[in-house]
Amino acid sequence: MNRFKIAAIITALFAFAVLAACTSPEETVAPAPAPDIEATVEARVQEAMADSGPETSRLELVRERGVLVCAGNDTLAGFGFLDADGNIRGFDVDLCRAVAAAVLGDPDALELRPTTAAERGPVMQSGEIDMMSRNTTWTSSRDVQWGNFAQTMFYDGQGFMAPTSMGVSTIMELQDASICVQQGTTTELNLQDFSNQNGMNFAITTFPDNVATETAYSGGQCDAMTTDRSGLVSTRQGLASPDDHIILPGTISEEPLGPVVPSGDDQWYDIVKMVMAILIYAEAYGVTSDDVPTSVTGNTPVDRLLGLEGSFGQEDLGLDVTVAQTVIKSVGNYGEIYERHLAPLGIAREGSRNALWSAAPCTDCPKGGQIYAAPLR
Ligand SMILES: N[C@@H](CCC(=O)N[C@@H](CS)C(=O)NCC(=O)O)C(=O)O
Repeated sequence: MNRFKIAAIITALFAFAVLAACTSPEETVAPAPAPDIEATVEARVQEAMADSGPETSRLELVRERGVLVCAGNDTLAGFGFLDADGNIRGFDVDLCRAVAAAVLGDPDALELRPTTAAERGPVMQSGEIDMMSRNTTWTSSRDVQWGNFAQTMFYDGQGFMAPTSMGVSTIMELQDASICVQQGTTTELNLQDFSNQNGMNFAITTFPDNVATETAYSGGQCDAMTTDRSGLVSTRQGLASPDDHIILPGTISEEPLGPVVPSGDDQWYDIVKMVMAILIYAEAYGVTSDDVPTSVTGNTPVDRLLGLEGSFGQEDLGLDVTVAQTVIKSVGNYGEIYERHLAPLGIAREGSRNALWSAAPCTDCPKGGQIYAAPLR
């Protein structure tokens, strides 16, 4: 690309020089001072090179920096929240930690940037962060405008929560209700669509972040609140009396939540997808953080995963052959991450879309879930 740009500039300037040299004095209407062509060419070439700069890959950038910058959430229990020691922890955060382990050998070589819903597009587009892992729905326009969505880490859908005292048991009973919702979310857009399509006549009030939405709802400013069902579970458990609130059955949208990387770096995009595949296949093969074999087991898929036999493309991406060992020791497999952060909230996995699709070869498969990744081979 740089070479083409520089060649084009040189060609244009050379043509200009030839033209200037071939023009007779008689043809010149108003003689201009002769340009120093050589100096101009040199200056333009320098400018073109400085413009595009040496192309540093995201992997090189992260390794030079020594830290992975990951946009996340710090207000959503289970997914990304501040623990008692002031650290941001959660299901989404563990994916950032897994990528830090894969590329830097250390899950803690991580800078987490708490980001509100509305800030997500701008931070992704600026290129200032390496990845975002934050209860974020993969949509077609975000895929075009924000960056590349790797794949789905958690399948969700939008739901509603209302005080039990309201006496409603279905979403359709919320007709004419006032609803609190967060700005800059798919939630806000889906809510309006649903209201229009079903004549719900919702009175919608929007808030800039989750805390403000939750405070307004619990303070009685709205009849109900809406967000991803997982977000409702998380929010409900933080309310003064969770039992006084009901999450209504049903969903009004598809919310596939997953990580995003900046556009334009295939290697980096593939690395994040590969790390997710490592987490998923480690669970499928029964490899857990407390028992990561470091010598050949005789089970070919396990040995390949752990870099003990053959390859699944990890070195081609600039990763260590034993990258999966580091990742699994650091954060565990997908199932361990789920158990650590989402099971305590009561977000059941068994029989849900967030179960594994299969652990082939198997006799009891497919297991019915949708958690799946490109086979590691
Ligand atoms: N998945 C939806 C909603 C994501 C979202 O931001 N949800 C809210 C409510 S659960 C949230 O996490 N807010 C946290 C905050 O902004 O502090 C999306 O991607 O737009």
